[in-house]
Amino acid sequence: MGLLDGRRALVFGVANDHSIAWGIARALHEQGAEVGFSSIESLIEKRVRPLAESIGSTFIEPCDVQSDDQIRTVFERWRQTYGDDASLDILVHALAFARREDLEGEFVDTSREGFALALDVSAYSLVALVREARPLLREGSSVITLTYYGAEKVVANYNVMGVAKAALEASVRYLAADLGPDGIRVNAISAGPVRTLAAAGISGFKRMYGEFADVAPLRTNISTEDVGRSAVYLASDLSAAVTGEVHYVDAGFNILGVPTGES
Ligand code: NAD
Ligand code: 0WE
Repeated sequence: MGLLDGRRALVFGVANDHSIAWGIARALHEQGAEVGFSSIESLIEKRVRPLAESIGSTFIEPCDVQSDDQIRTVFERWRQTYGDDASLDILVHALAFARREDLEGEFVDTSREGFALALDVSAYSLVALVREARPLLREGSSVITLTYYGAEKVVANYNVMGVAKAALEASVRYLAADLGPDGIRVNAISAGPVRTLAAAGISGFKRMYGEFADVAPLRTNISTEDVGRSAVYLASDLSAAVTGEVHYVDAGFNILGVPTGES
């Protein structure tokens, strides 16, 4: 008996087995959900299909979230696969992108193009996915996105991604207000630093990751399994009265006023 028996999930953002999206997909599957996947085309055959098939998934579709056409096609394929009255019970948005040059140096140097790109991929994409998914969403459906503390407070080098995550978190609240009357919930998980592809090669990430475990109240880094278990809560009826929230999976880091290892 799983918490998500009979539910269907669609997960955007698996790049490899370190991806937060993959930790969430596994956790949803463990609780009985049937999980479909969408990632950018170049990742599908080599990376996504083997992972998806390892948990019995057959719905695996490409989508670059910068393309309205590709977004529309994914949900059309969902309808073709599961039928016109097909429900989508869980939608997971776990993707972000900014130019590497905008994740170093000073935020003030962000170009118009770099700003627009980061906000398009990392924030607007949630709005676009939810709009296209809306006919498939039902009373009890749950939308989950991934955010980071850099939305709220300045984190060195996070720069334009912090602004994009602030827009994403505000979008969660407005989407929750729009979809709430239909019984559809929208929430964000604010995860502590995880060593994924998106963190690889970020200047200063390694040091920040190490120091995080020295200062976070629980004195540990967080894992994609930790995020997965919280996603199960947000996807299931356990959180039936929770919407528009940012839920921290960060070993308590965000509660600290002055993060030092002394407390
Ligand atoms: P990841 O590299 O495994 O996943 C990022 C995904 O974004 C990749 O699958 C990539 O293909 C996808 N993506 C980028 N541009 C895209 C586009 N145009 N269309 C479709 N997909 C696109 O890294 P991750 O750390 O698992 O990131 C997942 C989410 O978690 C992101 O929103 C990230 O901001 C967030 N997050 C990460 C951390 C961390 O420390 N790793 C912490 C908090 C939040
Ligand atoms: O959201 C993120 C990272 C998102 C991300 C990562 C990359 C790296 C490769 C977006 N775009 C790109 N573009 C690339 O070319 N995180 C929460 C992880 C992260 O990134 C940081 C962090 C943390 C934590 C960047 C600077 C400082 C801290």
